[in-house]
Amino acid sequence: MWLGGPLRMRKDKTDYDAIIIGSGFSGLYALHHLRDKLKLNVRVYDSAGGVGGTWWYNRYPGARVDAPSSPFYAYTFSQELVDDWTWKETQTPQASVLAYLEHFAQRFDLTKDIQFKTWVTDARYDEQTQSWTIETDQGETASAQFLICAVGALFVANRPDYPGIDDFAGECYHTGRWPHDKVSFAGKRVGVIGTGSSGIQSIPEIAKEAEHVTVFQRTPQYSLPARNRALSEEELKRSRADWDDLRQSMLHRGGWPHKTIRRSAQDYTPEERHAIYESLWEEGGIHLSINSFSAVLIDKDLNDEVSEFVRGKIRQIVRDPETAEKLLPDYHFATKRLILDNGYFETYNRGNVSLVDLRDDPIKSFSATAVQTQQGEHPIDMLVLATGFDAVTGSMLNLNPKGRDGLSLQEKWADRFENYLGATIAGFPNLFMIHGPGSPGVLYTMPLGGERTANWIAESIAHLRANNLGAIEATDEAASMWDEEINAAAAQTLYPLTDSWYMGANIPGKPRQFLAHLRGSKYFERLSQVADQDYEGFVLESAK
Ligand code: N01
Repeated sequence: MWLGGPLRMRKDKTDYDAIIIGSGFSGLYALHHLRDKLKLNVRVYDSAGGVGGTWWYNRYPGARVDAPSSPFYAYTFSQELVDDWTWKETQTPQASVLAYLEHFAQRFDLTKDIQFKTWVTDARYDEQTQSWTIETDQGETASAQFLICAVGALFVANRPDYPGIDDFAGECYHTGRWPHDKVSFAGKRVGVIGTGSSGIQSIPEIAKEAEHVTVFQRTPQYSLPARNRALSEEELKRSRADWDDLRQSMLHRGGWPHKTIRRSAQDYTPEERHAIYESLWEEGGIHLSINSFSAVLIDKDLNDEVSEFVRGKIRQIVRDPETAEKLLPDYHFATKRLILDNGYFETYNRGNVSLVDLRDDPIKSFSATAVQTQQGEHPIDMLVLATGFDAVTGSMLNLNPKGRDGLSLQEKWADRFENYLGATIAGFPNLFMIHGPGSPGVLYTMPLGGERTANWIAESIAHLRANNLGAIEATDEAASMWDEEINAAAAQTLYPLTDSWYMGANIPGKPRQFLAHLRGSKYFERLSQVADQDYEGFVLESAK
């Protein structure tokens, strides 16, 4: 393994050593690490007008981190950065995450190497030069030995194609492409389609201002109270003082410093279990899922019990029994991305919010002024599409790189999203993904996951450079083995039984396969092992 020292540059052969696509959490960190630690010549391209990725685009009202949050939803590698940033709330709002990323970019002088408002329209591998050439919508061409795709797991907006939707004449916004200017809901009848994280975060905020909100719900959701609160100065001071230890805990647990309670449901009476659910509900956040009982995502009966507990809470919160009934989820608890809300179910107690259950009353069409469902017409002035993303694979397929022999990724992934380690693809040498399919991605703390993956990519690049190697490429055998491993792990759980974007089931026609590695810490151990075992599963080619 490479142990430091100057790396041989390849300016003779390529414009850059590495091209990174995307300047969200992962792309920014990869730029900093490759440029400032490895001393590589790096260029970043991003279609957005500034840094931030997801946090640049998703500006809808109520957008917040929906995982255990501050101060841990952040970069972990720099004590100075930890010391000079003050997080204010436990569930950080979008504007604060974006401000943090802008601060990071400025502090490490990153923006000078990022080209914004630039869409990469093509990326091709050349076997002779062992490098990638990209083209952009600005008419430029650039080459680099390594192509690092930090293109975002939740980027390609999913837009429903209901008949007549384009005829709707009012304002129409997708939560994942929210305008930068303030959107006013005052005096408007707003229709919201979608009740995932984005819908559930935005609906309470929209309802505070709008004349009326009609929610069009296809699948009722389990949503847990976020219990957002201010972070005290004392908490921040302690986390800064203990950062090294906290970071070690994050690295060895599921990306969070908190201990996950491991206990067996059989050791408790139903009454004791219920008391545990109550206290975890009160605690808020994802504790009901991670700290109730170890087998909650494996054991159907146990999962049913927790599901019923949450349904009971919804019945208690929502005053109108008919509306409450429509809001009761019936899939296995936590097998879709868990949602943390700030008063979502309570919003249905307002006089200006109504719910249409699309399972009973599906949308037929749109007109210039209304949504027509089977049972009636819903006049609206504004349409909010909280309909999610072609998750995990969509942005790679959009980029559609062409690998060895000109094979495109769209061809390669026509039936299955084959990859090795969630970071590489056979037939696409020197291409790395961050948060690709088969990586822990959204099931891990994403900033930390991005950091760790970028570190591994950097080590791999350093290994190639130090050993006069020109290319690294996963083998088909390694990719098949990885595919089996990911799916075997998922098959032991209840995840595959639910139609979710983890399974690719939210996009019509998308191959159905579990898209995430379930055990983040083990995954990163595995990356290190692969490197230590001379890049097992890869072919390393001499430099030409
Ligand atoms: O998208 P989703 P999201 N007709 O796919 C419905 C992350 N995130 O943007 O469940 C009618 O979860 C769809 O219905 P169904 C987070 O990881 C992070 O809300 O497929 N409805 C569902 O209700 C999250 O999981 C933050 O039946 C249609 C909704 O639209 C991920 O992003 C904040 C439809 C889509 O829910 C995606 O969340 C927000 C149709 N044709 C989100 N098509 C952070 O804080 C879809 N739906 C970091």
